[in-house]
Amino acid sequence: MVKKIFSGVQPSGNLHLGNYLGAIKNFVELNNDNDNKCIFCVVDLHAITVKQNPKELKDNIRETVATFVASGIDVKKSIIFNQSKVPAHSEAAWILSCVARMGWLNRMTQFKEKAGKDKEKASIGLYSYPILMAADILLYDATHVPVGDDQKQHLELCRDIAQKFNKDYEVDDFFKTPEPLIKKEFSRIMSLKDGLKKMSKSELSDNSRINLTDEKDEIISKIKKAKTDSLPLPTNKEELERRPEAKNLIGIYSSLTGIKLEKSIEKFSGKNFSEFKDELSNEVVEKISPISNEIKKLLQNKDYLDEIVINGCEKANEISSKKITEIHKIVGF
Ligand code: AQP
Repeated sequence: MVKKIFSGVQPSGNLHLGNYLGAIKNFVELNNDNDNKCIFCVVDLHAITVKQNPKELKDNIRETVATFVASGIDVKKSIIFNQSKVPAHSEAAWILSCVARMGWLNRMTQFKEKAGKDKEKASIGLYSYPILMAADILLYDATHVPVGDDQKQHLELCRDIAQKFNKDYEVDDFFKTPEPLIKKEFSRIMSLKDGLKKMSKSELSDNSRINLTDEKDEIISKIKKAKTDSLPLPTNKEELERRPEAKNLIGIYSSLTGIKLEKSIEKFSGKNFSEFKDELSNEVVEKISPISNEIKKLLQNKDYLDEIVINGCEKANEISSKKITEIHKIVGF
């Protein structure tokens, strides 16, 4: 069966190691499989759910495209485009927002986390964000959606919305219910400053994350400063589970090297953090520096990046405008 892959990344700046290990690395692997049809979207409509500087947003859209390409996504084998240039996304989001239930959205933990204590001041877009995400996916009949662990709940909501639309309008199987593709391990990379908080673009401290554009010296310095506890490295998985910072750093090491978690624990068992951090730095530099250099090179060629997006938008518009026409008929417009 041909897998139709769809996923998106927000151009909200500071793409980091978490975005890479949780999502983009997976995009590349799926894209390398010729049996898959892949669509990767720069979700700029999602980005403005929190305030963005327009000039920076424009640059970040290009930088996200450059990151896709620099990470190894083959532009000839995939569709890369930005959401705002494909009007069906906003339109489908409105129609689906009339299908989704308030109670469903009220359960979304990401909104609660991002809105914080002052929910009244959060944008409506931030609240209804998962409906737009459902529209993104359902317009392309995506069968599989590679995402980090933090998006699992939104994917479940997308499936609920698809099923309710099909049931309400008596159109069996019109919207396909997509499967999440979430790596079993290392699908949530944590902050370098707090092993219980997700590594995030918007975290104020730059030392909390490895940006995909960081220079070698910055990577080494950030890993050196990464929070740890005072004990030597854990000797077994149970101990690792109880020590969030050690768990995160060993997880990053395993994910980058492809070495099984148990083997990584064994390798560094009882050693001190400084020795482990040297090895971890080498790995991060080896894997991330080529991507970082390529991003910088690609950003010199804005015309090339813009051409990728223009071509992608044309293809995305072709597919999604057909689907939205069908939706109109079903709804009775
Ligand atoms: N820390 C993470 N570990 C693993 N995967 C992650 N992803 C994000 N952070 C981690 C995955 O990356 C993809 C793109 O994410 P996004 O750009 O849509 O937005 P996000 O999840 O809101 O990313 P951030 O970095 O956390 O941004 P802010 O700071 O704005 O909240 C998704 O597949 C996501 O799961």
